[in-house]
Amino acid sequence: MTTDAKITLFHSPNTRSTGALVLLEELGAPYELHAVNMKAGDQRKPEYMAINPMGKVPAVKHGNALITEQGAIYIYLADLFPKAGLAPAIGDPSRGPYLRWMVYYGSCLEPAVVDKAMKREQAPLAMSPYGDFDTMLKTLSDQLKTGPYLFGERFTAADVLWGLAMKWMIAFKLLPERPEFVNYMERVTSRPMFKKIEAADAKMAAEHEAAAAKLK
Ligand SMILES: N[C@@H](CCC(=O)N[C@@H](CS)C(=O)NCC(=O)O)C(=O)O
Repeated sequence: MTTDAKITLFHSPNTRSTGALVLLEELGAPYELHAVNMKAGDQRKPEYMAINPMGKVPAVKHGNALITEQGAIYIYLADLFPKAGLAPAIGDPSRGPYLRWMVYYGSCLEPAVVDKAMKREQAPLAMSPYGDFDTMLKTLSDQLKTGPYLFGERFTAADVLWGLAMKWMIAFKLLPERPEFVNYMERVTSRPMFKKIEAADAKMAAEHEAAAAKLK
């Protein structure tokens, strides 16, 4: 598939798809935005379930290919636009760690944070996908201590994923306000593209609220 095929991002404001939108902008990628009004429950309607049977955003269509799951979407898009320099290429020594942290997010951080938020007993160490919460968090702390980004001086697509996710997780008190978390999150999310999408999301969220209110 070439970059000529149309890229569509299915997006709801102030959700996990916000980061995918920031990434498309950071990549300078051409794309079409398809808004999913979650305030009106559009994510569970047949039209959207036909696109993503999980009823979740983000989802990306590139030509006929469907890409879901943040890690896959970020890896895919950043590789598709290599000139933006947001993905270490195959053969680059950072490629392995880059993939590790792209996947760590969805396979370790999110399940750990959700278990904790729900006050669910963690599975036995050997069964738990993230081991235990404190070790999972210390591994992240250690990675961020060198900085300024996940892989030192180089800003990558993984920082878009982690920076924004840490912003909402800290805001919802799902992650502790450790200096290395807060400093990193602020450094990443103060970039102009994040501010631009934050403003666009606020506008879209108000439009979605108004449209949903009319349906009641
Ligand atoms: N595993 C998915 C999770 C996506 C997800 O949970 N998205 C939320 C928005 S933050 C959603 O679409 N929720 C709608 C719903 O379940 O009704 C990913 O990594 O992309």
